[in-house]
Amino acid sequence: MGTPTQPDLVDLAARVAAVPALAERLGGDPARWEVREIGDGNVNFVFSVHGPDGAVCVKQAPPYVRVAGSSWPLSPHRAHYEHRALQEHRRHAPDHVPEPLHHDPGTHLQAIEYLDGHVVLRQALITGPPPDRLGHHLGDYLARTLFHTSDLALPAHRKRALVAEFEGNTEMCAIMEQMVFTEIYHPFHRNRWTSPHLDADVRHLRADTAVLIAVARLKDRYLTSRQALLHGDLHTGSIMVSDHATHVIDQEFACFGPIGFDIGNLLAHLLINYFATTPPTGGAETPAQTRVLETVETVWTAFATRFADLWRTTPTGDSYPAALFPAGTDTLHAERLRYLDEVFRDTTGFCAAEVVRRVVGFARPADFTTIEDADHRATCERAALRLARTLLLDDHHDIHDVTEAARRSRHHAGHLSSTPPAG
Ligand code: SR1
Ligand code: MG
Repeated sequence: MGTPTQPDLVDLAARVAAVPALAERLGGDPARWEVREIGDGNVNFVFSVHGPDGAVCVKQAPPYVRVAGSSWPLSPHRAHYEHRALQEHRRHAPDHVPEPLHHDPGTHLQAIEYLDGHVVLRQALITGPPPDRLGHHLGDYLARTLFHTSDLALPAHRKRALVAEFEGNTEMCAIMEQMVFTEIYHPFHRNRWTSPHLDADVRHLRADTAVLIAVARLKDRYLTSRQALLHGDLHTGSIMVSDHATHVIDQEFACFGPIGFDIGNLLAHLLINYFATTPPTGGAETPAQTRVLETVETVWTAFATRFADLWRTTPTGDSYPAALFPAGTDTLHAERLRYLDEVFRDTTGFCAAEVVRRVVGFARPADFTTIEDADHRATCERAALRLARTLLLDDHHDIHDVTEAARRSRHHAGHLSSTPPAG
């Protein structure tokens, strides 16, 4: 793969200085601003710029995938879609989406509020338990951004216009279509896994027709549904946390799609962390792992409660017309439960698909890759694959079923428990 070329830092400061609102926010002499590269994502370059009066976060989308360099070209117009998704989502969830400050469509440079005192959630979870309010914050974020961009909240003419606008983010969606639902299920040059430990697991996975059909159904849903404006890549590296706050970043994969895609992605990465933080000595679940599973449950219950509340109190969209279902009556109570049930089924499916591609594919998460002992890593990853298979093929009635299935998968996978596996 080609070598990534980092933008020149002096040039970057000059481009920021040319935007009066940013120069004013930073203050002082641009020649003395401190510019540092802070990004560790796969796709873009990310910098902090500090001046005497403040700081901003600056993102540069090169015309290629950052970790691959020029051998993997990618449209830099992704910066436009990220900026637009930030604007739309920020409007609905201002406590959990940073403020977009500037976007230059010519240079594909964006400036975003600098999140002082925040760290990347993935790193926080590798070394410690989830922050206390994380599940509530993320459930609230999901409910607000997804409800308010769905047909339950938007009039049809506005929704269609937004859908049409985000249809242009085709190249980023194509990455997901390939990486999540296709390329890992057959030999492909970018696939990687813990080998030879998981070779047989990967062979079985690819020969499992029931799994292949379940994943193809999910791909069809991702391709055809336009339910709400998704973040599109909601893993724990796309979330910044401080002791009291939670902010969602990196919206470059934004598109309209099934609500369960965002929720399932998030739960997948929490569950990956659950498996990956098993100590090499195995044994009982650690307190931090228990907190991660509690967070999984809270994300779903907070999302479902808030989403139903928003639907009850602000049914401003066209899909369930107020002329037929007047606000203030409760004729839609059972229908709301059915709708959320369908979202839950999508959520568990997309969660499973994301878990599999993070064990077998190109973009393996640091939760797993930082486990140095390959035997132990493979055992943790096998447990994750086991959960994914049951989520793809078996019915799970509620979120507690999912966390219990995660516990059973951890027990079954090998040397992880001092107690016999249940069930
Ligand atoms: C080329 S992009 C690889 C992966 O990184 C991003 O975070 C997305 O998840 C994508 O699948
Ligand atoms: Mg990203």
